[in-house]
Amino acid sequence: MTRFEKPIFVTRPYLPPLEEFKRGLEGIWENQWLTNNGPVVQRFHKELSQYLGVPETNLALFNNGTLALELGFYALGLSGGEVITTPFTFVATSHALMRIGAKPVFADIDPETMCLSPEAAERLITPRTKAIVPVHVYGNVCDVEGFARLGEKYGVKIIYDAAHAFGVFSREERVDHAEKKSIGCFGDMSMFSFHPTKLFHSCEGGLLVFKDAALQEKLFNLRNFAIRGELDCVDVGTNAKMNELQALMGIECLKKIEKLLDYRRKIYDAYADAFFDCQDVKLIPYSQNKAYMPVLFKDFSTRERVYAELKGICNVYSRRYFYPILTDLCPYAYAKGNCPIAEDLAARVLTLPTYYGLALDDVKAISQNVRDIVSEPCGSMSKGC
Ligand code: T4K
Repeated sequence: MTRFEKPIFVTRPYLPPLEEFKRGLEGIWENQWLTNNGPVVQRFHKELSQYLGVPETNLALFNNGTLALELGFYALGLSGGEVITTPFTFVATSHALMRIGAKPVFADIDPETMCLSPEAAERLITPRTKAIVPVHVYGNVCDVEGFARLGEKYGVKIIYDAAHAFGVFSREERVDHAEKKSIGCFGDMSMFSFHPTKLFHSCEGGLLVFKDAALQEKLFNLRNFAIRGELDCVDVGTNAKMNELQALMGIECLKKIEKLLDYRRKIYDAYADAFFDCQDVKLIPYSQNKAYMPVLFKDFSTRERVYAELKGICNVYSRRYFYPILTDLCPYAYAKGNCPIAEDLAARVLTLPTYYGLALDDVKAISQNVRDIVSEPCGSMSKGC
């Protein structure tokens, strides 16, 4: 097996050319303006509006995705209600609900896309349900039509956690920008995360896209303590403002977004070629932006062996996103055992390295390592299997 000299992580952030970033910094130094809706944040806001094809009135930037979700949930009035969501996600999705006093109710996922199943969600709707929060996990698109039907039928809000789905549009084929519809345009609201582990980032950051433009003022208030001017405070807000340095990073990364997306597709194709004839490694082909590189193994012990040997023998740090599922974690243990499909898939999934700059030869070598590990008799290379 190949042991890499330097560790290979599950992801690495894209960093723009330093000289270009420095030019942007010079402007910030001149302005002496660092946060509180400065000119660079306003420019980033405008550029995102153009890229996504969403009016400027229907966006709000935040300092991270978690606070964006929290404030979005709060602004839509979910506090005190039940919200149906998926257990197959990062803890931030349900933490944001809990933190505003909404109760996450966990429904199972679709076995193919690994996103929340509208049928499973519908079975849990009660008069207490205020919203459904599906997650476009790994950039796999949820059944947006199915959820739109539920929203209409039961009068509940549909809010997508689109943390992984930046660069996903509603049509698969590449079309002129004017015809594209961002995945963020579905439902009442969507949140994109701009954390450095995402394919597009602003160091840290989050973006809400919402249907009702009247929400913008509310969200702008909430992210700035809900103070208005020097003498007024209209709600219990917090500090969730993006700063100028974050926005500059976002602007520089946005210039390269097509290149970043193309490279992810190349990596996906290289893995797909490498596992083409391997029955023991199943790819999950539903993501348009290839934000993550999840693969499924036949059982838990194989997955654990691959994870451990990639790390211990090959110096490759894959991750078990999203294991354990949320209902196996202490704050959500009240729903333990309710989502068997999610439990099964989480026990078998592994996300392999993918990021801009990962050499395609390294992808080949990682894949060959995985093939070697799954084909070896159990435990022949690792201790204590
Ligand atoms: N909803 C969903 C569905 C999400 O997945 C997330 C976040 C959110 C909401 C919340 O959005 P944010 O508030 O984060 O904007 C990471 C991220 O911290 C988190 O953003 C992400 N999801 C989650 C899936 O993964 P960790 O703890 O696994 O990251 P960490 O620090 O272990 O990084 C992974 C690897 O990335 C490292 O081994 C090396 C590399 N790395 C990481 C960072 C931060 C770098 O090379 N450079 C870096 O700066 O949580």
